[in-house]
Amino acid sequence: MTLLKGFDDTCIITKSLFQGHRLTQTPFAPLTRESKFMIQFYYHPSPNPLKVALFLEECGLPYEVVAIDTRKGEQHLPAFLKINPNAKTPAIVDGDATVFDSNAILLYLAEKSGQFLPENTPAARAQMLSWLMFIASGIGPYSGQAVHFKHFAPEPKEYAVNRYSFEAERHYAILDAQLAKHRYMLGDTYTLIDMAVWGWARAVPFILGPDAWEKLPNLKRLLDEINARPAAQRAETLKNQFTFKAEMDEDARKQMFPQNARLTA
Ligand SMILES: N[C@@H](CCC(=O)N[C@@H](CS)C(=O)NCC(=O)O)C(=O)O
Repeated sequence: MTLLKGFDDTCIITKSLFQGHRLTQTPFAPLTRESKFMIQFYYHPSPNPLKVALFLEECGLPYEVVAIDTRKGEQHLPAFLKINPNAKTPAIVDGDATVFDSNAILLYLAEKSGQFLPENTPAARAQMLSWLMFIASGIGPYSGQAVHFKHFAPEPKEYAVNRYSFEAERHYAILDAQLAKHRYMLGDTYTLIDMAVWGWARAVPFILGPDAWEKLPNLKRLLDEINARPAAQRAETLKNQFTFKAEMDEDARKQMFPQNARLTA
């Protein structure tokens, strides 16, 4: 066990178990004395939380993982709704600051740590905000809907599969074109935007189909480069420290797709 000096002399943060952060499988167990000096990271091993896991691993801020098993419906617990009224992972609590929505969290952590930001000019910041919102409002939602209709929705679904696959492909092609011009999304430097891209790029074959990489060579190059980073490997293996429900059974569908209740009411 390694001991890490905390933020003041009275606090020693226990560094054990997993690369500098602690793990909580039971959501909303009472916080320990050390917890108030750490970021609580509400996590499920899926694309949006993975972006945040990568950033936390890259930046070195101490954090504590709280597993939210969305297939068991833990995102709907009243205690979690106080943190994220949208009932989705990820979210973080950092002292008296609560942040939900993955790209807002990335920006918060980048500003807090002063790391992985572009240069501090209006032009560079404008590009950062544009790509951050493009990923939040385009890549994320179209990928999510493409996956939902391809893999989970009942028939008939041809119209929806076509619409969302088309839009998802179009959005990924825009990322690929940007990465054809630059090594990273904002130029020559690895930033929070590349981490936001990585969360979803890992899942491209599931979203767009097994041959998708043939049309996205530049995005694949970025994915491979980030995958090789130790922080990305730690973010990926975080899930192995927990037991998350794997089955998409009737109860998991009820928790994840509450809209279906209206079809049978
Ligand atoms: N806009 C949100 C979307 C979050 C989101 O959809 N999270 C998924 C995991 S990737 C989730 O928690 N799903 C559970 C549910 O829909 O019930 C963000 O970027 O954080």
